[in-house]
Amino acid sequence: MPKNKVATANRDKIDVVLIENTLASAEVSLFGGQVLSYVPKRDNRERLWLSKNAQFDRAKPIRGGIPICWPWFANRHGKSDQNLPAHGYLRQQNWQMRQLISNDQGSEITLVPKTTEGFGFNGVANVHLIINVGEHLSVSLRTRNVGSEAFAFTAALHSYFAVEDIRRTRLIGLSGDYEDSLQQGKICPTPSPYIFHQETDRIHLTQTENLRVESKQQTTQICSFGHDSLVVWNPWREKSQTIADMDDSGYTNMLCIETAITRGLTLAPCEDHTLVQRIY
Ligand code: TA6
Repeated sequence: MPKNKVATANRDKIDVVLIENTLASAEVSLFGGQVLSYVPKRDNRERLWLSKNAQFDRAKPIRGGIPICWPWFANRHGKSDQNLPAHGYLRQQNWQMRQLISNDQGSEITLVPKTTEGFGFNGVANVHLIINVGEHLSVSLRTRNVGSEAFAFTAALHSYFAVEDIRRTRLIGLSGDYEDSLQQGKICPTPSPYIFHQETDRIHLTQTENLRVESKQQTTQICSFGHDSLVVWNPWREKSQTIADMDDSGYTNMLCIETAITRGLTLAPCEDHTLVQRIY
């Protein structure tokens, strides 16, 4: 491909945007507004994990890459309706490309969901996803209140990182306590060293910005902004056997590090907020 090439293609029933420039390549699904791949040219190493069994038939969210959780994280919608989709509804929405900017720094695309209304969310919001593909990948989720009433929301950039071997992976940068989602939110001390040998589903209430994932010889740096939490998830063997779109050994090569708002953020009319994750 020539410099700064942006093309569209299909994966089964899903439209994707292929981005290639002198610094990196990336693939973004317009179903869910989901980055599926990011490979910087300096080392040609894929940073994101995409399940071998991921489905591209629009029937469910795509397992891997960077799913967008909005306007609620997990089941934090505050409603009694148990049928509301986990992690909100934008990860199953169609998104459209609004803007494309290419320059020496790389390529920037802006995506907007077809609609932000649905499933009982009472706010009136504009959501923009700005994706920069260059020396690093930057994903910015901007929420703006364009209604006349305040609304509250939670959200996450639910990134699945590729790791060489989860059993030989260390997460660096977290300390203090976390809420263990596997023990009804029990408060536990962050392990040191932070290594993985079992199912892990943790909410670290922190505004820490810089994390590092080291897996054997590979290091991935993750910077977060605009968050109140960092979520760490690996389903391990038994749980992943219950997840239809994950193969049985998929958990050995992934680790979710999610830049999240889990406590809820209220936006007054005309206010906006941006949640950012950068991946090096
Ligand atoms: O963010 C962690 C988490 O909420 C886990 O509890 C786990 O269920 C995961 O996300 C994946 O959720 P999903 O709905 O994509 O299967």
